[in-house]
Amino acid sequence: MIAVAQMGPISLNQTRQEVVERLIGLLREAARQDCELVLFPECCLTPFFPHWFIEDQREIDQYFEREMPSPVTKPLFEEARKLKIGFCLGFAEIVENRGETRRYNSSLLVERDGQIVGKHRKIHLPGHVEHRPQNPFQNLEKRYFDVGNLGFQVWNAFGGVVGMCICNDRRWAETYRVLGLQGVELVLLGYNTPMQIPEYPDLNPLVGFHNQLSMQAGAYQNGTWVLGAAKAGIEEGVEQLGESCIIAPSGEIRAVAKTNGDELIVHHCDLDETIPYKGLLNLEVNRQVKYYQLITQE
Ligand code: ING
Repeated sequence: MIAVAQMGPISLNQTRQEVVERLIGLLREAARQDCELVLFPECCLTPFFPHWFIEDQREIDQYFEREMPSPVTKPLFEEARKLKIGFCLGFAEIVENRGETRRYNSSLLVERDGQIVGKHRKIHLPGHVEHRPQNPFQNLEKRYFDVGNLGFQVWNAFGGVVGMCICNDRRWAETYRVLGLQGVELVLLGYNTPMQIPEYPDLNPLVGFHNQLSMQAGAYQNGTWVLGAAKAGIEEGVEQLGESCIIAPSGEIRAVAKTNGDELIVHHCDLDETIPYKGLLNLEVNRQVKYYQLITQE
């Protein structure tokens, strides 16, 4: 039993403590519905700060976590362990090693015993580096984050093969294929997706369609469950897509969030449903790699 925990907006004046309380509330609701795993959105501890231009690095760094769990997020880890529920958590990660500082848009996979079993750092960073004052909002992920350096990995957890990606990663067939080649049965992802695309406003009516299309295609073409958790609603003036969803290996949408607020959707995700689709596809036998070279060239 898996829960996708959609979150409504996180306002600038909401403290991390208050956000952690919201996450714990969603966790407890998942426990009441006998869930084993809860998926939280991308950057689920703070407002999605790439939506606005910040000059001062110290101000930007306030949105990052230097350790996970940290004193403020520890209560979430402890509550989850007490409830024997695992979770996937998206957060902005700052890492210092050998005098170098790196900043990533990251997610953690935590098992039911409270152990961190996996980490992903977003690889496809959308948006732009420069400030675009003419736009109604920014997407400065290329400015604030480094490209992830962990690749697309899978872990044996929750009785299956689990992978993670983040937001824009879900729009890339390569993301799912690299996970699919590792036998992934369950892909966990979060997103902060504006309802408007400033550069291409004609696409605005299709934002929801493209969200589902991307994940349905990834699921079916690799015989895996794909679960997406939105940070939804109007967050600091930017309207974000909800429609958090649970997609089966068939590509069918088994559950969708109905609101744009904090909402749990729950489904019994039988990993054996991957068997016919992985069997039909048969990646080990049917791939013709000699014709695929272009996709690995610069
Ligand atoms: N947000 C958006 C996303 O990929 C985007 C950016 C929207 C790119 C629409 C292209 C089209 O859902 C994040 N955070 O990646």
